[in-house]
Amino acid sequence: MRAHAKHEPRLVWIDTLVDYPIHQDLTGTRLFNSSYDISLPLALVYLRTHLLSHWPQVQLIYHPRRLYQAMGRSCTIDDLVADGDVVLTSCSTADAPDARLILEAAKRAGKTTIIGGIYPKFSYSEVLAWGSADYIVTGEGEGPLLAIMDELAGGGRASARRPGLVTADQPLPGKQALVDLASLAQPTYAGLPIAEYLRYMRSAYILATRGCPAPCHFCTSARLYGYSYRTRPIPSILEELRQLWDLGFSRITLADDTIAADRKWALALFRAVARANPGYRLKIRARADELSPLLLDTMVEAGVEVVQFGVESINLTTREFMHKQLGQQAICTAFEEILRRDGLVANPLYMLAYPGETWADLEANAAFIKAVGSNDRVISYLSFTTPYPGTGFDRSARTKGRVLTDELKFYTNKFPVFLPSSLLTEPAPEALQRLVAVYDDLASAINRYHPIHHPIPRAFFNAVGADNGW
Ligand code: B12
Ligand code: SF4
Repeated sequence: MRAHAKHEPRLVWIDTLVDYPIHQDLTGTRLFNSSYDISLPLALVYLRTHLLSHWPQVQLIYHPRRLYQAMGRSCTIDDLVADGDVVLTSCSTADAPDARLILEAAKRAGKTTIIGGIYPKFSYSEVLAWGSADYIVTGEGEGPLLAIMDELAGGGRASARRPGLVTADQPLPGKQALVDLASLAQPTYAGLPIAEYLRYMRSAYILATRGCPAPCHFCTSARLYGYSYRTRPIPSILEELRQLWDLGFSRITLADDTIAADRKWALALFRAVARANPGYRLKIRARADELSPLLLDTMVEAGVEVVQFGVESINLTTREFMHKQLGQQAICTAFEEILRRDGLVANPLYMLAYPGETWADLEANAAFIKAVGSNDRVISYLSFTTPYPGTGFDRSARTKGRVLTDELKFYTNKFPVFLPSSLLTEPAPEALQRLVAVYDDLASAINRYHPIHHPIPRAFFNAVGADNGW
């Protein structure tokens, strides 16, 4: 724990807004998602806990802007940045432009700024070029945040190199040590606006592990943690689940990239949850080839209701292009084993228009999605291949197709921002039209069971120039 410093700064964390939330009003559905994607960010919860465990007196004000917007509370970013000396925010790709507005308002008001999240991880040079970020955190935030606090409170730089941080005088982040999850304090939700969030969050989120060792080329979330896989102590997970239940959440999502990379540990976790569960229902995500019958049985006993897993494409060749390393049999078995257990719902994820995918592949995939998805115990999730800027996948995709727009607000995985050369057998406008027709047809088929897919907003077609002959 840090000694009480003379210049302990006041911090204010401001959430970003998104232009295109993936989900809309979900009241009355079986989905474990938040209406309009209004949700308490886990980065805030976990970093706030970490900070308070080292700096118990520090003042951290939280401005949940998405929640404010939903509640009709009007406030400008300029008003919000006034609440602290240091302004913090976090963003993924689609909300990076909004994060920039927050940092710019903070700099106008003379504040120190800190940004982290998945966009800064891959695009730290772009964020540095904004000229408004004093500290850019490029991976796990726990270590860098404490280093920044020491620097701000002590008035000087604690050490010559600060791994995981990019600043004007340190343009490369360097290699960062992985956080020992067992050393972290128990997450605390006290003092956060839970009652207000409960109106929109149909599920709370927790993270029980970090990372995924699988090599899927398109994946950004797991790469935040390199190829590592770490698990939290089971008692700490149980305690967090209990806390969320006590706060009023009856559905909880384990937002992990995969909960079952270490199957022995996963079995121990779900056995412990089965013993402790006072009534909450769970959604989990794992790779299809990790879902053994024994693990699924244990999950059912633990209260798991929704099992999410990536199929991406039913064509083995497309999955090979993705480096997905997932056999055909594993997918079929996952569906069979999940649907054989009455209490479970399957939540397969699919990705359309991957480099190398042909029209025949796409149509075969669509036929599979429709056939398997025509079942109210299957919640199919459709996404489009999205080369997130700054990633290795983006660099390689640009040599294998055409990126239709660089406007980040469309990088949510629900817009066809990329056309692979393998689908450019006809001019791009026609290829896009044909791809969107496949999506619309699929969406209308699976929406009969779970109406979660929406038409692609007109603004996207305007932005790519599709209406003006490109
Ligand atoms: C839960 C979740 C949500 C929730 C909560 C979002 C949130 N901000 O917490 C909801 C449903 C609201 C949501 C919304 C969206 N999401 Co989302 N979401 C996830 C999910 C499943 C888990 C994220 C999470 O909580 N991780 C745990 C926390 C602790 O990790 P973290 O945020 O990265 O924070 C760590 C570090 O990055 C760093 N850090 C992060 N921020 C900061 C800030 C500071 C100041 C510091 C010091 C450090 C720091 O420290 C943290 C701890 O080490 C991920 C997939 C995954 N498994 O990661 C997708 C994911 C992040 N989401 C994604 C997307 C596309 C979205 C949306 C754009 C969708 C939309 N159109 O609405 C919005 C964006 C809204 C927003 N502003 O976040 C993509 C992002 C892809 C990309 N490369 O940009 C992901 C990776 C899923 C995917 N594979 O497609 N999401
Ligand atoms: S299995 Fe899922 S989480 Fe793991 S790398 Fe592949 S896509 Fe990412």
